Amino acid sequence: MPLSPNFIPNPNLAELVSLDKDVLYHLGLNTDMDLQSMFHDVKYICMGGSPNRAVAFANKAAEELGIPQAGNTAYPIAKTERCNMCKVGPVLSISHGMGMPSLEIFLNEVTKLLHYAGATDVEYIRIGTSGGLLNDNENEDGDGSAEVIDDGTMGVGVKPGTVVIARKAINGYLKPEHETAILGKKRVRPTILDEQLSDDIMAARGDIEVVMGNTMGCDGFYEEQGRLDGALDPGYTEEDKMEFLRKAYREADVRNIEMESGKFASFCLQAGIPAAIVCTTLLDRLQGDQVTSTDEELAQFSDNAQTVVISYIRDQLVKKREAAAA
Ligand code: R2B
Ligand code: URA
Repeated sequence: MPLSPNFIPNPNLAELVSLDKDVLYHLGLNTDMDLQSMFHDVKYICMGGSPNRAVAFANKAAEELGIPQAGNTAYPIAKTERCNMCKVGPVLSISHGMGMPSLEIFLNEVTKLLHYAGATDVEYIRIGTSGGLLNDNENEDGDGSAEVIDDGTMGVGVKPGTVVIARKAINGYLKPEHETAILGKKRVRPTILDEQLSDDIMAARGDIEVVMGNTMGCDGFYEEQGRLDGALDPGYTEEDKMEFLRKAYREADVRNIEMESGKFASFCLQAGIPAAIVCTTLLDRLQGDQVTSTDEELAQFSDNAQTVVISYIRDQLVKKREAAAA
């Protein structure tokens, strides 16, 4: 049984393993180890940028799904120099660092790990942070700024901490594709995410504020996301920025901006692995560029996205248990 019904592994791998071994360098694992007994039962691969958040998510999943842990805490497996990876029952929680180059490494090595372990029917979920495009109401002065209502929240009640589930990943040109250079040639790949998986996660949101829309994945945090507060003169104005962000909102249905969605979506689509992107919003980019919330608020915002995904996993585990009992 393959990783997922449509997964086709790289044909070069079989020869590599039979001649010697495949070294998963950044994970600190290789195919001489008993990967099968360690990882064959993994189903939900939950990835996020921060190593600390990966451990926090594993502990939260263990507690909320009632999965006992040796020593009552999640421990990172193997090498922790580049990422933290913890396993809690069928959940693998792993950090991928910031940006698509770092993500590309972990997507490849985790996918090979699960392939060698004989894992089946896996789903990949990125649980991340982002800048939201949460409210597009221009104020009545028409001066381009979003309308802030009295209690400091924006317009119709969406505010930082709102979770965005992505329909598609959109690149910096506002296209649903990921562009990369391979052997000197431009390769453009589609970035559509799994609709059923995204809908099922949405259905598990409980009372957490969640919206669906497109997620823009950029190759930078400052200029590439239209910020005005980088170290160098960006060469564009506040008006230019707002015009672009509004265009992204209105014409490409972008609801949040981060740094991994394009590679994540295109890799999973190419691999035939169902994938979803669930990001909390740390700020509303239609209101500013700086992340000014307190540590407690930021922790709560991240917790919102984690809670939604854990609720989804709980729903799935209950369904599987019921199906097995029937
Ligand atoms: C969201 O947050 C990080 C930048 O602060 C980056 O990894 C991303 O996509
Ligand atoms: N992560 C990003 O990439 N952008 C933001 O604005 C916030 C978090």
